[in-house]
Amino acid sequence: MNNCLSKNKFCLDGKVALVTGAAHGIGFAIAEGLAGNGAKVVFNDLSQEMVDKGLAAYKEKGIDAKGYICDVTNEEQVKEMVEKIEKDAGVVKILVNNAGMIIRKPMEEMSAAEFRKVIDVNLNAPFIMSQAVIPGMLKSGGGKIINICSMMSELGRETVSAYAASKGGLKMLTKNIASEYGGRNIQCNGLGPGYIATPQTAPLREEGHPFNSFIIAKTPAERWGNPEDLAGPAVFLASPASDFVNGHILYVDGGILAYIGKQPK
Ligand code: NAP
Ligand code: GCO
Repeated sequence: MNNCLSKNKFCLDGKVALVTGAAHGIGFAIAEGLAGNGAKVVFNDLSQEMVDKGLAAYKEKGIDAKGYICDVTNEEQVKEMVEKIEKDAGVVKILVNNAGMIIRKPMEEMSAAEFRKVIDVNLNAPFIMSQAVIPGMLKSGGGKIINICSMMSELGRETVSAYAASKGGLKMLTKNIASEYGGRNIQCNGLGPGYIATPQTAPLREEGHPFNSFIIAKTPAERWGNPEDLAGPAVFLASPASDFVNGHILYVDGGILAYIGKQPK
C-alpha cells in the first residue's frame, strides 16, 4: 500500500530493498533510512548470530526486517537467497551492495590470497549479487542498484592496495551496469563514503592514533562521518527522484575529495 503523497519522488513504499552485510554499520544505517521511506528491508550477513543481532537491532528501531545467512561471494548461496526473498517478500527492486572487507598491510607483506579475498568480497560479490537481482528487476519494469564505493575509488594510500583496487573496480562496474541496463530502467549508482565511524575504521580511531587527527585535517567538515550520514543520499539514489541519475558516484565525504587539507599549525 502506498502511504506517500503521489508527488513524493522519494517514496519507496512497497519496494523490497536488499542491503548486503547490513546487520550493523553503514549497511544498517542505509537500511534504516530506506525503511523510513517505506521500503521493505531485507538483509544478509555471514552468520546466524549476526543475522539475529541485526534483526534485534531493526526491531528496536520498529523495522520489520527479514534476515538471511549468505556469503555474498558464493554464487549458489546468493541465488538461493534471492529466490527465498522473492518468495518471502517479493522482487528485489533496490539492491545495495554494502558488504565489504579491508586488509591493511604494506603491499610487500600482503599475500596474493589476501589480495584475492578482498577483491572477491568487494568487487566479485557486487557482480554476483547484481547478476542475481537484475532478471527480477527487468521482469518488473526496472530497479535501482547502489554500490558502496569509497575514497579509495579515487585515491590510494599506504597499506590498502587490495581495498583500493577493489573499490576502483567497483566504481567502473557501477558505470558499466549503468551503461548496460540504463535503457531498461535500471539505474546503477555508487555511494562513496568518506571516513565513517564504524567497526571497519575502529583501528584508525584508537586513542592517539595519528590517522585520527590526519583525517580531521583532511575533512572540511572537521569530523568523522557517522553511518547515518549515508541514509539520505541512499534514499535519493534508491528513489524515483534519481531516475535520470545513472553511473554516478555520489561522494558523502564531508568534502575530503574537494580539499587539499588544512595547513599544519
Ligand atoms: P563493517 O562494519 O565491517 O561492515 C561490513 C559488513 O559486511 C559486515 O556486516 C560483514 O559481516 C559483512 N560482510 C563481510 N564479508 C561478507 C561476505 N562475504 N558475505 C556477507 N557479508 C559480508 O564495515 P562498514 O564500515 O559498515 O562498511 C560497509 C561498507 O562501506 C563496506 O563496503 C566498506 O568498504 C564501505 N566503506 C566504509 C567506510 C568507512 O569509513 N567505514 C568508508 C567507505 C566505504 P560480519 O560483521 O559478519 O563480518
Ligand atoms: C582506510 C579506511 C578507508 C575507509 C574508506 C574511506 O584504511 O583508509 O578503512 O579505506 O574504510 O574506504 O572511504
